[in-house]
Amino acid sequence: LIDIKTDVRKAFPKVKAVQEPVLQGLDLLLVDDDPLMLTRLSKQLVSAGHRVETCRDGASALKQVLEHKPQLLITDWRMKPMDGLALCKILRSSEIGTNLYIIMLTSAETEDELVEAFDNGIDDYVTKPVNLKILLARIRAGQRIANMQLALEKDKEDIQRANAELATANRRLNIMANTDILTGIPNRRYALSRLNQEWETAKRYKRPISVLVLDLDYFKTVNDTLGHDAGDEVLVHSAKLMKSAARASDIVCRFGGEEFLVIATNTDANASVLVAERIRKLIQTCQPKNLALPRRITVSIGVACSVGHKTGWNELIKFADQALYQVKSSGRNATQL
Ligand code: GH3
Ligand code: MG
Ligand code: MG
Ligand code: MG
Repeated sequence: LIDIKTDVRKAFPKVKAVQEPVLQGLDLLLVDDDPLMLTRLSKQLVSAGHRVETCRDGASALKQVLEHKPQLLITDWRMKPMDGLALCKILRSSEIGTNLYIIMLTSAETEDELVEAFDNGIDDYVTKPVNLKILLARIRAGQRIANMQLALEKDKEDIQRANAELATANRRLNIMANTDILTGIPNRRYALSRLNQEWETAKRYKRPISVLVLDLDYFKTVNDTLGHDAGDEVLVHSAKLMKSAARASDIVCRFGGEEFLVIATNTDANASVLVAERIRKLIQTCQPKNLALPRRITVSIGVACSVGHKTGWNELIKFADQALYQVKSSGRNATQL
């Protein structure tokens, strides 16, 4: 013998108690061209706890939907100039009416007409003369669906908000990943990807591009005599000077340790040496205050320029490095192309 009761209970475990009928009223829009009917029914719906607006034809109902956004629409079919079916069609074709629950009041409509009404978007119908008990029950049924839609919309908003927050977090993370924490200027990671990008642009438009590799001279002695914090201060100070001496279009990055890289787009050899010299002189002249430095802060700069873009951007850095090495071995505080 099959124990149906037990089987059903197993197949449909109770999640929670069946929801109590929702008692709080709805914002209803009641549309009918018969003023007597409108007054009577509206009074009854209000006594049942709903808030009711009334209209006497489809056109003014449309206006009302736009302005007051009712939660549920009860509309008569036969009205002039715009009837209930036309009202329904228009509402369903607009965003504001897509989710509105619509109950049609019918009187002598045929089966085919009722089918047409459903196909044009009504959710339910109640025959005239209206049985209030039935209408209220159908409103409650509509409310269940309206509540579901409300929950869905809330979920959608939550997802949109979460996505926006994620995008902001990603932007922040991206900035952090590309910024040097000490000096606040772009870091090596940014420098390399930007150089790659600028290199391709320079190649496409046949424009010259230069890089400057800058290395502070005898920087280790700052750390050794004044400590690491003083060394950090010098790095911040130097980065600021580099940025102020470079042009707005130059990209000044911290390449690592006490080494910096400047990407000078659309800049030929002569112009890039001028930029380098401006930076070098500013650093030499503008010493950090409040530090009893063992010697003046100076910088050595290796410059490389590409016009034909025959090699890759990494070659450009290599040439600038070689030039820097020459500066270091022939005395420092100078620029070499
Ligand atoms: P040279 O003129 O040949 O470049 O000599 P140098 O002393 O500048 O070069 P070296 O490569 O010997 O020393 C670089 C020093 O930079 C060593 C390292 O401790 C220090 N350094 C690297 N990064 C930082 C940093 O973030 N903060 C501080 N304070 N020091 C750093
Ligand atoms: Mg009518
Ligand atoms: Mg170095
Ligand atoms: Mg150095």
